[in-house]
Amino acid sequence: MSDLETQKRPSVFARKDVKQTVYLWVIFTAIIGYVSATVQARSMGASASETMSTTIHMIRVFTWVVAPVAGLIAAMAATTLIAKMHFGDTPPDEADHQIRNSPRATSTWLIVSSLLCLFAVVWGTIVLQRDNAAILDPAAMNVNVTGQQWVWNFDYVDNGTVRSADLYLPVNKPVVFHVTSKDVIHSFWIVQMGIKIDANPGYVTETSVTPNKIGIFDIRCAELCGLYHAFMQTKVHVVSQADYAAWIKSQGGQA
Ligand SMILES: [Cu+2]
Repeated sequence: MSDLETQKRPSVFARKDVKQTVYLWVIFTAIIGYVSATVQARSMGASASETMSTTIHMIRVFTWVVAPVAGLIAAMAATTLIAKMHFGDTPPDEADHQIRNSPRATSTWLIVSSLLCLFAVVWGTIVLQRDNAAILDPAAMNVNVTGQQWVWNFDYVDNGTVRSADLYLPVNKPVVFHVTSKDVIHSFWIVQMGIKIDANPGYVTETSVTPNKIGIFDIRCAELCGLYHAFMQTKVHVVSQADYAAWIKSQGGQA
C-alpha cells in the first residue's frame, strides 16, 4: 500500500481550487449584490409613494438574498474556466469528482433553494395583499385609464366628464385606476410610484396607489405594443388638493 492510499483525506477546504472558489464567491456576491440592488433601485428614480418605497426595499432585500447564489455560480464557473483548462483527446485526470456525485451538496442546494423560494413567496404575497387593500378603500378617487396606440387618456369619473392626456392627482389621496385598452395589450406604469398593470382590450384591470410627494413623475407603457411603443409615455402631475380642485374646474369638471 502506498503512502498516498493510507493518508487521511484532507479537508475539502484545504484544496487550492476550493479556496479560490470561496474567495471568488465572496467577491462576486459583493459585486453582484451591490450593482444589482443599486442600479435597479436608482434607475427608477426617487420614490413618490409608499408602494414604491416598499418595492425598492423589497428589490434590495431579494437581490441581497439571492446574490450569494449567483455569486457561487459565477465563482465556480470562473474557477473551472481558469484552473481546469484541459487540452488533448484524453479525459482530464480529475474528471470524476463533480459536485453532482455528492448527496450532501445536492441536498444543501435543494434545501437552500426551497427556503429562498418560500421566503420570496411569503414576503411577496404579504406586500401584494397590502398594496391591493387600497382598491377597496371607499375614500379613494377613481380614474379611468385608456391605452391606445400610442397614447394614454385619463377620465376623472368622480369629477364629471374631464379627460386629459397628462394625469393630474391630488397628493396623499388614494386613487384607484380602472385600466383598459382600445386596441392591443399595453401596460400602465407609473415609474416612481411603483405600480404597473396590463391594459387589455375589452377588459378592465385595477390598481391603486397613494401619491405622497408633490411633483411631476413618469408614466410609460411597459408592454411592447407596436412601432411607437417607446414614445407611449406621459407625465403625472401630483399637486395639492386645492390645485387639483382648481385644475378640475379649469377643465369644466366639478371638484
Ligand atoms: Cu403601449
